[in-house]
Amino acid sequence: MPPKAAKSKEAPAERPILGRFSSHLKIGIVGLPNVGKSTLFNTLTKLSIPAENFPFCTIEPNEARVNIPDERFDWLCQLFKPKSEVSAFLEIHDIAGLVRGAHEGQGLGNNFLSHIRAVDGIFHVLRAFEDPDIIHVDDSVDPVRDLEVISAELRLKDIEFIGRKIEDVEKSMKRSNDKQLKIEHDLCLRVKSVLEEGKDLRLVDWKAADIEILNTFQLLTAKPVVYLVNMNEKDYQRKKNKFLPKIHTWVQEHGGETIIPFSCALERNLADMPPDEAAKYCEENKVQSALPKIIKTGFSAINLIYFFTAGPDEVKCWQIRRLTKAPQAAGTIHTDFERGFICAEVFLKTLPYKHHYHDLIYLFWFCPFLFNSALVWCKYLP
Ligand SMILES: Nc1nc2c(ncn2[C@@H]2O[C@H](COP(=O)(O)OP(=O)(O)OP(=O)(O)O)[C@@H](O)[C@H]2O)c(=O)[nH]1
Ligand SMILES: [Mg+2]
Repeated sequence: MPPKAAKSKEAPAERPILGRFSSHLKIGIVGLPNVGKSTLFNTLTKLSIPAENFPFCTIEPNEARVNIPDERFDWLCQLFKPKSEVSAFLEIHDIAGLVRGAHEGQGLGNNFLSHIRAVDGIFHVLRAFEDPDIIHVDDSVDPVRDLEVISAELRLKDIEFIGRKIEDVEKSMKRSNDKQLKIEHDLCLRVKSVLEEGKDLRLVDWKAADIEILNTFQLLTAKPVVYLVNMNEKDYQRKKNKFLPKIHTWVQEHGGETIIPFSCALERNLADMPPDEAAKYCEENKVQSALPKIIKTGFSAINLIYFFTAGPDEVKCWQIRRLTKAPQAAGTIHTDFERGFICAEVFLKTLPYKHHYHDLIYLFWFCPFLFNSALVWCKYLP
């Protein structure tokens, strides 16, 4: 029996997510020139050999799909030995470097900014390694200054966009009394003043109705950001870098999003070694690749989650957007599952899957979703 809805308490209204409504979302690697964006992208794509942990599929030279490392998926594959294995993936785009003045077209900036508009989240790569052989566009290594440059460029581009939008809406308002135009105009003015105060749009507590409209604009500063700090191998290994505290302070003052230290130099070396040699190197030097963390954090930053189905034919991760309801999640497998949906029985405890083989198999036998932290057994009418 489906559980009865509680009468007294109404579930709080859910706010839509800021961003594109799709489960095919992408993240872009953004930053100043020469900070290590393509090196990071290449190390991710070098992990493409199927025998290695993270197969990927190149779409174009600067676009790749990187599989999400997940031991639960590996375990299911070992258990079922399926004919087909479909892991979850993150689509990553390598975007060329931005420079100061990009919003006015400096360094082909307008092109690159339009590439950022096409992605759903940003890996903001910062240079925290010093190497006199690698030119810095501003002649010195200063990641906090670089943070200011890039975030200002994105904001300025948004100001330009919203300015044009305001003009368009005002023109339409002269011809029509449509209430919706007034609502949109109002929102655009609020957006403009937030940006002019130097604040990014993703950091504002927008109302649901605002988000519905904002999602039609695809503004750059509304996209989630993960900061990736590229440092030399020694600093990464000892978890210390002279720029890191300042970067941390800046990020805390500007939304407090995730910062992941990594080392392009280390990742490049590891990617060039055979897997067993790389594992030995990591053990001997007490280091770990940051790529799995980068991939998982990027996936979750753009609001994607997935659930599994498993059987002898296929073990598959089904990607859905965070906040997707169980019937729609079921519908991604087959529309019948959504149409005939009766209920989802949720086992709320985080699954220590290694200890519950039998439960798992039983549930999988019937129909079964294994969500990130809960088992969900969906009943539906065939
Ligand atoms: N010493 C050192 N050099 C690095 C590191 N990461 C990247 N480089 C070098 O810096 C140069 C630029 O790296 P890229 O990865 O091409 O930089 P990018 O950010 O993609 O630059 P654009 O595409 O021009 O915006 C290359 O010569 C890299 O080998 C690092 O961690 N340490
Ligand atoms: Mg590059």
